[in-house]
Amino acid sequence: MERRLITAALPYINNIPHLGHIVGSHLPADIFARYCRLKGYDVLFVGGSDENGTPSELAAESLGIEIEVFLDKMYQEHKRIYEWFCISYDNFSRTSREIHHKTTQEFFKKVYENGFITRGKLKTFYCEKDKRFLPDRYVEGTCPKCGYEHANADQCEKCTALLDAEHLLNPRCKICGGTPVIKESEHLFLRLDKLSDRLEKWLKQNKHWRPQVTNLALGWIREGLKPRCITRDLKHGVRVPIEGFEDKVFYVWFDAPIGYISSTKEKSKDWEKYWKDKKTKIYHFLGKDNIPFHTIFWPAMLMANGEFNLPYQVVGLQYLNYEGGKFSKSQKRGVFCEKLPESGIDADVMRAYLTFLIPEIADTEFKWSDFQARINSDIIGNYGNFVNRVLSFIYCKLGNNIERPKESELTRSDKEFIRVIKEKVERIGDLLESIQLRNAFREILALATAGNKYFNENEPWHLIKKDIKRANNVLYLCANLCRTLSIVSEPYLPNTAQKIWKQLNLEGSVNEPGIWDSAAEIALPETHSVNKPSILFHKLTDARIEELKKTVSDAKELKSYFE
Ligand code: B3M
Ligand code: ZN
Repeated sequence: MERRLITAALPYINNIPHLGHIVGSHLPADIFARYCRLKGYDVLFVGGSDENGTPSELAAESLGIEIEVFLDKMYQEHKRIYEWFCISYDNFSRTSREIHHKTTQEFFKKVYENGFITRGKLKTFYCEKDKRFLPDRYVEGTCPKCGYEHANADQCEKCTALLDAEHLLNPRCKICGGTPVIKESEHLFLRLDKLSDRLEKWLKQNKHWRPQVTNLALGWIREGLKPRCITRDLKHGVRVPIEGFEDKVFYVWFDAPIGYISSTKEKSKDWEKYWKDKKTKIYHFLGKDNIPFHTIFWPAMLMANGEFNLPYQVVGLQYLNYEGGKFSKSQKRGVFCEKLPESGIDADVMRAYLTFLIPEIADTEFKWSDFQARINSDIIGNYGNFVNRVLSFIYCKLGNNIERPKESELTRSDKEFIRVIKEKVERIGDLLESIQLRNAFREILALATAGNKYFNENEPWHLIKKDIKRANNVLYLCANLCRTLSIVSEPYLPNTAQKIWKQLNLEGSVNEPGIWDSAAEIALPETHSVNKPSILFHKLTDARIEELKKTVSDAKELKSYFE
């Protein structure tokens, strides 16, 4: 049986996630995981919060609270938000947990024994005013590669280049604004240089990757890989289990991806099959700034360790913008996730619009007018309306009874309709297999369009007056398409899919593992009646949009979580 381990990047929990995080990893990973479960594959979808390193230290410090208190609260809040979005994690762990610390240390020991670790001097920033070593994110400066003025000491967010502190131009301490100095101290380095050839060969073998992702990775290899420092002078993090390094912790990007392993371990006794059985495929979903870590650094760690599978697919997503600019909490520009639960918006409606915006190829943009238009026309007017009119017709006009037409009764147009459904479902499956999530969703909506067209052309409102048998046949096939739609849309609209399933009065649930393969079949019982249909969505009026906008753009102050 096909086995797949699916991961979404572990979010830093120094802040509350915004829509960009949802659409850039959790949602696409969830859609794919749900699809894989419907296919009946052995699936595990894991994630967790990235709690080590500087981002959380910084945030807790600025609020003046104990880091543990801060982390517990943020973890709960993250979890609540992903649950609201129906992100179907099998496990959402924490990198502060003991299992993760142990797993990281064991992982490291193996890498060390295998000869891929070397000692060396690292130049890091030290602030003489604040009397401390400055973590990468406490320093801001100009990127030597692209000139972006707000690059961190270890990475430029703009061009995604990985940086060394000493090359950052015009550095500034984020705590006091002063100019930090460079100091040297002894650290451990991962020998990326020794793995360069193997990485290159492996990257070139991965023909099923998106060329953008492969090309970025090959570009870094061409620039030349140097040993990369994996320790830091911080208080908070995973301790380095080596003499002489007792007061250092691992660089957060060393321990974070190992979080995928510890989350799997925490969930399943059988965890090794997901990581060591060569037949398992590992899929990582992440934002574009995380691409170098997942295509070079993490695979190099795995190669150096030698015990685990390499990623099968790295899905790197671009960024989401907001109304012609960036999300900004202070300017109240954006959709802030902590406000969604209380806004009363339907999670599936948000998921649907976000699906249109998954930045698979280029950056995309959240626009309220577009949100309103697409939900009202594509989701409500097309998809929702098809299901509702079919079920209402059966319930009200056909005495709530439909019977399967005999093969001989099928007209040319019926046969064509059945054929189109088969063809589209196959296409949707192919697109999902190759993780073209937006295109697959487009095809699902096209299926609803085909349903509406068939319904309109057959004019069942006339048929009931002159040919009731024919009306039955048309509605039976339409109801059957509702079943198809319920299944194929489950990965995207899980609550709605389940509602349709219930309204259709079908047994069990739409989440049955393996159900996908019957999606295109004529599978309603020979004679069937439905449950009382009810509306699936409420239209988004201008007033409703205004109200939503007001609620969700007003982000909560981090401070207020601790009052
Ligand atoms: N925490 C960066 C981020 O939240 C980082 C990802 C880790 S994935 C192993 O975007
Ligand atoms: Zn740059």
